[in-house]
Amino acid sequence: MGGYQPQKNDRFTFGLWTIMNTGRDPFGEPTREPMTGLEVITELARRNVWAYEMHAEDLVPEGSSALDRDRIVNEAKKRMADEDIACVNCGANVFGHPAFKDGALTSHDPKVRQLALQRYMNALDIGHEVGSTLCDLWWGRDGAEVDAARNPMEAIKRLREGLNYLQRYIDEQGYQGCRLAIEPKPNEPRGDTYLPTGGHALALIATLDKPENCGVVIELAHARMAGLNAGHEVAQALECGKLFGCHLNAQKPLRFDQDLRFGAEDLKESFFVVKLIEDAGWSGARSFDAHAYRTADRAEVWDFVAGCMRTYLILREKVARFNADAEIQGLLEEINSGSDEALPPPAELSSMMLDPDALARRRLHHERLDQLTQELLLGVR
Ligand code: XUL
Ligand code: MN
Repeated sequence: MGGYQPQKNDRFTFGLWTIMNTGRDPFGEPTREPMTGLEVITELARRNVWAYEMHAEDLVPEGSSALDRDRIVNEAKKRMADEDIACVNCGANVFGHPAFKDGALTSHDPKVRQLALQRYMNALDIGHEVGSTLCDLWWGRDGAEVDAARNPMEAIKRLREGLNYLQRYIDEQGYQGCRLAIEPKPNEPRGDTYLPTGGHALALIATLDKPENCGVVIELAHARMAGLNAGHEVAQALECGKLFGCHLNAQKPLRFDQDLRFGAEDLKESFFVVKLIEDAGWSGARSFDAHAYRTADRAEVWDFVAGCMRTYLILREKVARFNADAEIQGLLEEINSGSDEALPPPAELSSMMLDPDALARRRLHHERLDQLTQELLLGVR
């Protein structure tokens, strides 16, 4: 099986944090050795990964001196040039430090909000230095368990204020082409996170000072944690030109954030996500935000990396087969026949004779279509 080798033009990316993950969970200690962000950059590049994403703190650890910061950023730039790997997203870690225990941009404490903004501005600076044009805001701690303590309307206002502030910073610094994105997630680490889904994020974005410069990063696992169809979440963002990123992984619905290897759980849904973005010719990064099983040792993490990319490439090939399958396309043609008919004007429609019984008799072929899709995915077609 020599095919399905990732190439740089497949636009695959991994978050530095996904490889740096040591297998630690709320109940257990790390199961594999740590790696630095710099080491991850080199190793990803050597596996034909096109780009990486990061929280600035993944690369430059919290508390580094200005000298160390510059040394690390320069070393990252050197490795990126030597090894041919880009950076496509630099966000900030505003969830790890205890200062953010009750939120970052939504904290009651203005000093905590300022600290969060400082971290995002630092991320914008470092991102700019390494050529990233996206700052993805996943505000893990901006949520609540105790609604008595904060009016959620206040939280939403503060998120808007924070995003507007960061946009002003981008403009003042002249960071050309740099955009912001919200990565929604329904819960974890908070009981409830503010703006839990793509739709919620899009609604807030519409109220920003510069809505055109902010989009969403949809993560499949986050949508499935909310019990939603991840493909539909991706589709809504894509349809309105707001899909600034897509985090590919797998997840059993309505559970803690499992961040499983892409395709490991929800193959059909993963297939339709690949189909959506490939058919749309979406030019964004195919980003994996997952981690190896806790049982994996350091070496096995690279099996996980290879597996994510290989599964994407296999599904991409399945998409091409689906699009070329005469029987499937024949059914789709029948299902869609006449569906582009323009709406008549209201005056005409109000008096038009429509026969509901005849409409109800129309055959839709869903059983056959779904079975064919299934067989294609199972490899017998
Ligand atoms: C957490 C998550 C983050 C963001 C980046 O669930 O998805 O890793 O992707 O902050
Ligand atoms: Mn993510």
